[in-house]
Amino acid sequence: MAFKLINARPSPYGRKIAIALHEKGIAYDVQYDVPWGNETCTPHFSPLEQLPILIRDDVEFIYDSVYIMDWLEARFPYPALLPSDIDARLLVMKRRMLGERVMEFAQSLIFEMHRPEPSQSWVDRQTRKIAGGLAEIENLSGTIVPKVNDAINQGDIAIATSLLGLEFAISAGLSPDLDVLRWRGRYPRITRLIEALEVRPSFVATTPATMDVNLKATVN
Ligand SMILES: N[C@@H](CCC(=O)N[C@@H](CS)C(=O)NCC(=O)O)C(=O)O
Repeated sequence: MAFKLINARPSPYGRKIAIALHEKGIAYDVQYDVPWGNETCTPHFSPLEQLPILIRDDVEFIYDSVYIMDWLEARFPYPALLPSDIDARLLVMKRRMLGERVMEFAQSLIFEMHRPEPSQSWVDRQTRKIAGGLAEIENLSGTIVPKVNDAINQGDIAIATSLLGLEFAISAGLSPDLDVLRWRGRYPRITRLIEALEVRPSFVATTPATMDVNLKATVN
């Protein structure tokens, strides 16, 4: 099978898929795209007009990062990114879901902040949900920190790509520097976990970078 990943350089959702492909040793080409731009290719491959999109052999278009992760796990089960033990699996899936939701709420908050007149009640609501999600991830994160060569799972990947994505969004000027988005050092277990994950080859090879994205223009 030959794979092409439609991705955006700053995208935490796309990075999640790139990391899974690396961890599973699957070769792939990348095509970078800005989904909000006039020239975007996403509508050709996904009715949801979002990336990431994984294209198999130029014929199968697999979209939405959660579904792509499940697709990869079903087609390429080894090395496993979900444990086989049911309790362990459900815990990983819960951590995966929390990582994804925090990113989704953060995205909603960042877009709102780019509007000419952000709604304070919407901002407050997303801020509470992000803080609640981060506290829950901290509670569920074990005290044992994985080493560079230890097994990694979909929960680790979703949490790390989301939170590193928030850090990147602030440093790249895509997001205002909001206190609620600053997690490093504030949540000790999360910080230790991500410090261990971000030096893995799959993370180093997929570091986010800027693209010409104008978020103000997309929401105005
Ligand atoms: N739930 C989707 C979210 C993906 C997403 O928000 N992608 C952004 C780029 S980082 C996008 O394509 N946005 C365009 C749009 O929503 O119209 C997933 O997990 O794949």
